[in-house]
Amino acid sequence: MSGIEEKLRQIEELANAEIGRAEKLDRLNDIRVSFLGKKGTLTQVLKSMKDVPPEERPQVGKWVNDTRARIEEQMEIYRARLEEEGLARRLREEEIDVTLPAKKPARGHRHPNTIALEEVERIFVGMGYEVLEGPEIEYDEYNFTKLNIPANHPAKDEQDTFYITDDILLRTQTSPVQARIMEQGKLPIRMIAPGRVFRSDEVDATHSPSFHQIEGLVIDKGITFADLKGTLEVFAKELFGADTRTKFRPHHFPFTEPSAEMDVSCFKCGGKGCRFCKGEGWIEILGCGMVHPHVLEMCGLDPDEYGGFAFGVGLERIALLKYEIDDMRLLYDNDVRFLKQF
Ligand code: 2NM
Repeated sequence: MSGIEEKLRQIEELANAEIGRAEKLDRLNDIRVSFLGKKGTLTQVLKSMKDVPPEERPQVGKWVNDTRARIEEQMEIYRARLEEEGLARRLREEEIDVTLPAKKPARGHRHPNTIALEEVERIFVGMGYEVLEGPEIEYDEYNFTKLNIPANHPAKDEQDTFYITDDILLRTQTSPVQARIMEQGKLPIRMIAPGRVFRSDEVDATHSPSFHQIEGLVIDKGITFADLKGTLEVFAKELFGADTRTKFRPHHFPFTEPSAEMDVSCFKCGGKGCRFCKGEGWIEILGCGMVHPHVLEMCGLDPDEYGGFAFGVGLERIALLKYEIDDMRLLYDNDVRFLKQF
């Protein structure tokens, strides 16, 4: 009998030692299994009860139960301590200082093209124009034929144009958007069509195979060249400053008649001539004209009843001029150190 008492004492001592060394709750569980589990050391003692004389069994049973209770109590003390330490450690390690200033969100910057486009849109929307877009992949029909550019016209040359099939291509201008709107027949029309266009050009300081245009169109009864001049003069003054003067030179476009190019007085020297305008005093800015009667007809309008004017400007050209950038390639490199200057 004292043999069993001594054995229980050793088991309790061993259990206490192991509990004291446990550094994790998992480990404590393993100890519980190895001492108190079904095959645990203490349970083993209970199973050996059959060798104990019947009159001594109550006493031995009490010893075993008392030992078990003390081991469980010890475990509970350590479990609580480990949990407390774990919580304290997490609070320490995962502390968030809510009084720290927040990280500033990295703000992007509009591309010079976008700044220039939004400025042009603001000016025309202010004059009651709509901003309308259309497909970049077009039918030859809309890109050329309906705009009075016949089959043998040099502008259609496959040297200059990206063809996808014989009659589908990457648009070379945004005027097909205007052709589509005229065809819808909702009049009057006051619109600009900004967007990407494509021409098979080599890259250099002033050329790129993909660039952007803004074309404008006004169609109504009784529109004259005076409306064109007045509108584009307002545009030039808004864009380059109130002192800007304009000059219209005769030109030729297949889709307009008469046609012209508009120059603006140099906004650097005021027209005296400087390096910026190459001594000219004038800077060429856009093409324009009265919409050709053939174009109106091919787009379903009656040229005897309706007429109007149209114009086209290069977006990159505006951005380069306005921000005094001397190489178009800088607009496409997308070096943020360059872009964030504007
Ligand atoms: C230009 C110059 C002159 C133009 C013509 C049309 C349309 F669709 F009405 F015929 N849209 N844009 C036009 C006229 C474009 O770009 C230099």
